[in-house]
Amino acid sequence: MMNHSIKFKGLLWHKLVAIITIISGLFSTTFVYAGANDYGIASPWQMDTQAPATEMMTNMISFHNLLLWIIGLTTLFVGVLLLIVIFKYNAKSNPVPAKFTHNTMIEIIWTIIPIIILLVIAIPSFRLLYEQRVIPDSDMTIKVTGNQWYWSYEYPGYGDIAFDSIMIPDDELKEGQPRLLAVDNEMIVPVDTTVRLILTASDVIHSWTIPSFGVKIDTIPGRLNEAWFNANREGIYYGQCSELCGKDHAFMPIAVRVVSAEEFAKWVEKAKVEFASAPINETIKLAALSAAQ
Ligand SMILES: [Cu+2]
Repeated sequence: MMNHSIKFKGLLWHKLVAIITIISGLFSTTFVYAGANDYGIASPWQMDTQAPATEMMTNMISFHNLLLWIIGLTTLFVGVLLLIVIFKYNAKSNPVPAKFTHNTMIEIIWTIIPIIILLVIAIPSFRLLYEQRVIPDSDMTIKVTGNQWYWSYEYPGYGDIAFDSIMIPDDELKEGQPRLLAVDNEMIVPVDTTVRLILTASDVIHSWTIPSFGVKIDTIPGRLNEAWFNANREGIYYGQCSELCGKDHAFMPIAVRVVSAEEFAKWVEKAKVEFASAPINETIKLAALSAAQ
């Protein structure tokens, strides 16, 4: 009998060690991978968010990590309590149960501690919401329109540049262009610039998102939504429509290229010519002219 009980305790101990190892393993993987993820694109075996390219996303990741610790430690604590109850206070190990039903001290503790935990969560959470929702003074505005199934961008302050951004099909991909993410015309923005986005849709609800920027917002027909970002690092950043919008929902990626101020100015000059938004009447007149010739 005694031998049996020692064996059982040994087994329990092994199980507990295994559980703790798995939980601590999960935490360490999260932190190891946090630095290894690529900017702007998902990477194989990615375990965490994409690397941040805005201060907003950096703040969101620290908030996420804080929550992970809180939820992890809470789960561990409750799990250990449950194990203690199961093994120490079952009918066999504890044949004569205690008769008390209340303990004022423990009731105060289990009321106060969760309140403190919720406050610790609420303060950074509301601060983040405020940062996202209150649009700061912006350096430029871009209008984003979601369409079935591509995106349109307009730069009202830059000679009315307007263009569509359409996914490159698999058989036309060039070297280095990621499948299902590369587009023909990327949104181009300068680095360290506060960009205000106004977003709408022409048909159904879509959602514009760039994970590395910490931006995700619905584009709704007949409504104008607002968002903003300030990318602090040059590079190309990808996202995907995040509102189920029809048969080609998976094939309307978002690509934003962040470039230096000089490169942006050069692009604007080029884009003014390339994407000059010709009023529809002009186009018809031109077509009529060329047909007559
Ligand atoms: Cu969509």
